[in-house]
Parts: sequence; structure tokens; C-alpha cells
Amino acid sequence: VVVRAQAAAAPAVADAPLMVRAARGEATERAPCWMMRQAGSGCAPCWMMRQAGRYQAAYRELARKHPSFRERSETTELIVDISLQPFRSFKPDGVILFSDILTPLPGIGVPFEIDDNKGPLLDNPIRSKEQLKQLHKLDLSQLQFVGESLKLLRQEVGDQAAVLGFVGSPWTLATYIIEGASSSLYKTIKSMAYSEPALLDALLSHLADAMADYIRFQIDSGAQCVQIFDSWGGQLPPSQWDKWSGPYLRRVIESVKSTHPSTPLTLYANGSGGLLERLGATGADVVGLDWTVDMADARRRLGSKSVQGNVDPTVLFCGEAAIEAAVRDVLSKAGGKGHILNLGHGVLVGTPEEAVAHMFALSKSIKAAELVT
Ligand code: 1CP
Repeated sequence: VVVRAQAAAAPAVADAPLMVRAARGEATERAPCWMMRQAGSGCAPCWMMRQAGRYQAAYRELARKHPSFRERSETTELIVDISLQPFRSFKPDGVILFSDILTPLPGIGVPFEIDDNKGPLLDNPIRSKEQLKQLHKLDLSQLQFVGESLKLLRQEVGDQAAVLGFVGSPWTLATYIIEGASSSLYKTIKSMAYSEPALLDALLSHLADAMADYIRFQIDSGAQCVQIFDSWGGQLPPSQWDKWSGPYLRRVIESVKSTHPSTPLTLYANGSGGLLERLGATGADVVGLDWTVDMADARRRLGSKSVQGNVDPTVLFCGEAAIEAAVRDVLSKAGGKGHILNLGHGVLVGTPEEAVAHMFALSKSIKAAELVT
């Protein structure tokens, strides 16, 4: 009897984490929930004006001691510590690696810096065939800190949450590589699509193969789910997205699925209401939704595809009643199956940490069975 009781109480190690099960489209007893720190805002001046720091005090303190973003995001010990900050405070169901979509760029021959006031900066934006020659296959020896951090995170987190990796989409990375900085109009890259399509295609193809290799490396190092950020995909008219983002995303996803079929891939694009069906058709397992789409419409438009999102991040400034109403609205419209609860983008600078804690507590207390759908 004693032996049986112990067996029943032991954690089901063979079971995939809640988040992976939801990503696979399974019905879960409650919706898993995670959030990311805000990185992109889609409006460079908006985040530049708010350099007061990110939402967690622990992160702001660590950033004061280590003021260089490259140092914070390329030193194993700091990466692991920062990645675990939200896990320690809120026990989310997913722990995202602290890194950046630009982190792998030096590994293909594209150096960059992140300036506190100006954001990402590239000294030599790529705008000619000649410059393309500087690109090389992804050199994983330059990204060992990512592999080591993912391994350590898996050890720290155990079976309490899923460890999440991420990459930028070819189009979104190309906006930085070609514009040379954050952009609001994307004039240089959009012009290149018309004036030098072969050049843009060569860059995007290179990025697609490099990102497929990078995703594989993250999975082999311990990532249990990988998110692809097509953050600036929504800046393209859908007919142009079909030419300049969709095909390269499919190339990444098909390549990864051919070697690592069982790790769920999530695809997120900012301002993607006009692209939902297209995002679903890329082969990604989960579509990440921003808050401008009603969850019920997303469900109708995406069929049985798993979804992630999509509470408006600003509701976290509006008090507990508003948070609960927004969370319940999203949960009930998503139904208790194939849904990962999240904000429609990252946690905004200045968000009260208690509000984040409240949303996580709610996510754990609301069971799928009690949702009115
Ligand atoms: O240290 C800082 O606080 C600087 C701000 C910051 C942060 C927190 C940057 C610079 N990068 C990051 C980390 C980051 N970047 C994460 C980890 C999140 C976490 O730990 O919770 C992630 C997932 C990213 C991804 C990223 N970087 C995206 C895609 C996600 C999105 O927001 O849509 C993008 C577009 C970037 C580029 C980037 N990195 C940083 C800045 C200031 C920017 C530019 C954003 C822009 O062009 O508007």
C-alpha cells in the first residue's frame, strides 16, 4: 500500500510539461501561462523614452551592476540568473531564455551593439551584393553561452515548467540587418524588395538556414518549445508578406520539423490580425496572438490550431478586477484546449509586479472545466 501511495504521489516525469501539452493541442486541466519582458515595441521612440528600466526590480538592479546588454545576454551565469527571475517570483509554466533575437548575428558575420538609448545598432548595414560575402554559416562555437544556459535552466526548472527558446524570423532579422537600427517605416528594406529582389532573397535564405540550425541547437541544448518572432511581419501588406516573410518562415519550420518533429514551434507576429490564416499555414504548431484580435475570431479563423495569448498588456495597469475580466474573457473564448495564456506582447515597462503576480495566480486558479464557452 505504501509503495502504491508513493507511486501515486510522485510527479509524472514521463508527462510533457503543461505548456508543451497545450502547444500540441491537448486539452489541459488549466491553461499554462508565461510572459516575456518587453523588448520590441514597434515604435522605437516609445521604448527609448522609457529607459527607466524593465518591470522587475531584480532585473533593474542587475542591469545597474552590469550595464552592457551584450554582457548580460552573453554571460552564462547572468543569462541563467535573469531567466530565472520571473520563475522565482511567479512560478510561470514557461521560462524563456534571456537573450535577444540579434544574439546569433555575430555568429553569421554580422556584428551589432545594443545602445541603451538607441536600441540595436549595426555599423555596416548590409545593402549590397558585395557585403553579402561577409555572411557565413552559423558558427555555434560563438553561441556556447546559449547552449550552456539552456542546459542549466533545464536542471534548475526540472519538471515545474517548460524551458523556452526563441529566434527572430528571417524578415524581422533582415529589418535590423538592412536598416541598421530599429525602424518605424522600414523604407530601406521595403524598397530593396522592389529594386533588388535577388539580394533580399539571398539574405533571407541565408537567415532561414542559419535560424533553422540555431533552433536545432537550442532544442538539442534543452529548449522544450521554441518561439519564432516575426515581430515586424505585420508591417508588410499581406501580399508582400507572402513573398518576403511566409516562404522563409516555412523554410525554417520545414527544416526543423524534418529533424526535430516533436518540439512545438510557436509563431508570433505583431499586428498580425490581417495575417492569421497565413501564420497558421506556415506549419507552426502554435500561433501567438497580439491583443488586437478577439480570441473567439482567432479560434474561428485558425480551426484546431493551438493559440497563445492574448490579454492586452496595459490591463495590468488597471487593477485586479480589470485583470480578472480580461483573463476570463480570453480563457473562455479560447476554450480549455490547445491554449497557452499570455499577454498579447511582453510586459510593459512600469507594470506593477503585483499585477503580474495576480495574473499568474488567476491562471492557476481557473480550471478549464469551469469555463463557460
Ligand atoms: O536590457 C534591456 O532591458 C533592453 C531591452 C531588451 C530586452 C529586455 C532588449 C533589447 N532585448 C531584451 C531581451 C529580449 N529580446 C527577450 C527576452 C525576454 C525575457 O527575458 O523575458 C526577447 C524574447 C527578445 C526578442 C526581441 N528583441 C524581439 C522580438 C520580440 C518582440 O518584442 O516582438 C525584438 C524585436 C528584439 C529587438 C530588440 N532588442 C532590444 C531592443 C531595444 C530591441 C528593439 C525593439 C524595436 O526595434 O522596437
